[in-house]
Amino acid sequence: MNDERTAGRSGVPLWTILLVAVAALVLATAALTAVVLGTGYGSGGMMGGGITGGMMGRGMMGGGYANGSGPAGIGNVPQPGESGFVAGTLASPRVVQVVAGPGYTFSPSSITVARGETVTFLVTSMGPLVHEFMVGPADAVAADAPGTPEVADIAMMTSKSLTFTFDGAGPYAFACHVDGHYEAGMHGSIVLVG
Ligand SMILES: [Cu+2]
Repeated sequence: MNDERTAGRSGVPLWTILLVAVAALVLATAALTAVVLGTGYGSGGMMGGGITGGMMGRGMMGGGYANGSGPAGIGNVPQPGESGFVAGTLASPRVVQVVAGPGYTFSPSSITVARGETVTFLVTSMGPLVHEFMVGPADAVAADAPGTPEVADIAMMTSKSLTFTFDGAGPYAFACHVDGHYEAGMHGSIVLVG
């Protein structure tokens, strides 16, 4: 009687327990995968904040400064004059993206920089026109003066960068001096703060 009961008990329950154990393992693995792929990768990819999001934002901006916590998308980085702003330095310039075109336009057409900071302008040409980007003292930029910092031949959908330190009194400006472009309005202003 004893043997029969034992056999009966360990017969059916044993593989039931095994089945439950395997099912639990599968569920646990799935849950872990969801955590690793879903939450971890997802928040980084979507720029949802946290460390991964912050690194992502920094990488896209290319600035090399700390964004702090929270959503770290473009536009959430403190700008000059705002609290938490980190000025660019020679060792770690602040990257400002500028779109040249379509047409004879720069976007943005007004760029705010902190007095003394070093900025790397990453200029991307949109549309079929080839553009230039010059930055420096406003009078030199307006006159297309030789020696004024400039990158030329920025072809459609390509980018070139130019690093400049705003350590003078100003005023500063930027422009495109491909024939006819400046006259058509392709220039912008630098607003110095601090
Ligand atoms: Cu141009």
